[in-house]
Amino acid sequence: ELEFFFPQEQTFALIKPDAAKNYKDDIMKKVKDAGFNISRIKEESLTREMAAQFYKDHKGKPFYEQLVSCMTEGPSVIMVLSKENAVEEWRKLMGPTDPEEAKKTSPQSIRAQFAHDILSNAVHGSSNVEHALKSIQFAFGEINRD
Ligand code: RTP
Repeated sequence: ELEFFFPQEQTFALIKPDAAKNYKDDIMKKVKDAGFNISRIKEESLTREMAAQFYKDHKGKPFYEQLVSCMTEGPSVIMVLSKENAVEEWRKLMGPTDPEEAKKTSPQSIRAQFAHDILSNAVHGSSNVEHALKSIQFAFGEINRD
């Protein structure tokens, strides 16, 4: 009920396809244990258009095509997470982009524990509140999409 008066920050979070297939329950447990509220959740394969939207800043980089392929190879778990300071807290729980670095610096993070490599690195999360809002609208905003 408190949320009515003090809406919590929201972030956009996604479990990438290879992790969704193998570690969905383990990752969801970490999300809940960290105190996030799961405001929205759906399982859906990203279209190339959606993957391109999430990663438009990386267009032209050498790993871009591989990144889009690994994001569209199967269903992702797509979520809106709420919590105080959700954007930063979710990035912290994800850990560094490269799982090898994550294992050294943040062994409790999702990427340290469940990422396969720097591309298939288990999870995605918005880097700021504005990006979060855009991705949430893109994934959940259109009426009757899911
Ligand atoms: P994300 O956007 O997915 O939440 O992850 P991030 O901020 O930690 O990483 P970012 O630098 O935004 O890169 C986006 C995704 O691109 C892949 N990547 N591959 N091969 C490489 O050197 C490389 N660098 C980045 C990763 O899958 C990363 O999550």
